[in-house]
Amino acid sequence: MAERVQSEIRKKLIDAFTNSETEYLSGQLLANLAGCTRTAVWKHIEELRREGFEFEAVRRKGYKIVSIPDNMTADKINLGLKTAFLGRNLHYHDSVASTQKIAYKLAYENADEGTTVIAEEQTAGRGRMDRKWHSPKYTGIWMSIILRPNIPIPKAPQLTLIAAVGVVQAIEEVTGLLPEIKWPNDILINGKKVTGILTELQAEADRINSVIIGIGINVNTKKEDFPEELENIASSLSVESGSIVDREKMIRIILEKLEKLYLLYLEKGFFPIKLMWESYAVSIGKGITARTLTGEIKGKATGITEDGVLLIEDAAGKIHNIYSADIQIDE
Ligand code: BTX
Repeated sequence: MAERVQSEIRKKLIDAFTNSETEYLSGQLLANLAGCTRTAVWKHIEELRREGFEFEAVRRKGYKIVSIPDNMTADKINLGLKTAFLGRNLHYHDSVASTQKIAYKLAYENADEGTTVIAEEQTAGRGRMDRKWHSPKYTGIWMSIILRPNIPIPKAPQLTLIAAVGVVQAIEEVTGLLPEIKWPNDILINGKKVTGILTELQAEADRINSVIIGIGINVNTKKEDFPEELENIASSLSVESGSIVDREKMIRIILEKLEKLYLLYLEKGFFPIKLMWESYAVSIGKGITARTLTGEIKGKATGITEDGVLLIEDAAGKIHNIYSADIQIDE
């Protein structure tokens, strides 16, 4: 209830700015219009700032809105979406712990294939092996897609590679940037991570019930807004392209590319995807170190198998099959 009153007040404040004839609105006027105290106005302005609104405050004049957040709506995303099933059932949220969790629940409740969950912010976004995924409000694409492929369980990791190809193609088309893929799921631009992909499985006995593909893309994140630990390893599409990128368009193009690749995969198998994936892969042909749960393997990455397994040839000429690891490119 209290939460609702608070958001009603913020809505009134936004309406006040929207309908105002003058640029600056005084704290007192805003307090009168929103039915709260001047201190409360100040607190709500701070909250709006955290949500992405930018205000200029001038003594004796009051507040002026300088820019509004680039938030999305399900309708804006759907407008012009040319897919048969991906994203047709769209669940849009302002703030969630993780879109994976919501998609997981929907999948369990028999949601249609292609059902997609999108959030403006994740408070507990996650990567592989329970790592954190930084998902601040209004700046990125945080989405989870439910697929129900009729394939054997060991082939499920191929879907991560399909998603990576789809996202690379979409980034290329929308921004003109040329991303590269670092096995298995990182998308890099100029050596920095702009996208992570997490594939999770719901299976019964030997049958896949659903695969949840989680895609996280730093779209309009400013350089200074990355936390310190990501400063040197992460980047965003707008930092790399020098302009703001339309997130709704990017989502539409990803869904379209991904649907095409997925249908191609179901019809023709992994081979055509493998060729595309290898053409974008930065690690193939290079000296790399693979850190697995059981140790480190150094050697040359020679390619991936039909099942998406990475092949490394060590100094003695022995070929290692890498199923899951973090990769460092050494040369
Ligand atoms: P990953 O395990 O490959 O990457 C996680 C690592 O990446 C972190 O340990 C950190 O070093 C770095 N990192 C964290 N946040 C970011 C970021 N925003 N940009 C660049 N690097 C970062 C990658 O796992 C899989 C990420 C999937 C995220 C999506 S978002 C929608 C869905 N919901 C959810 O909770 N996860 C997925």
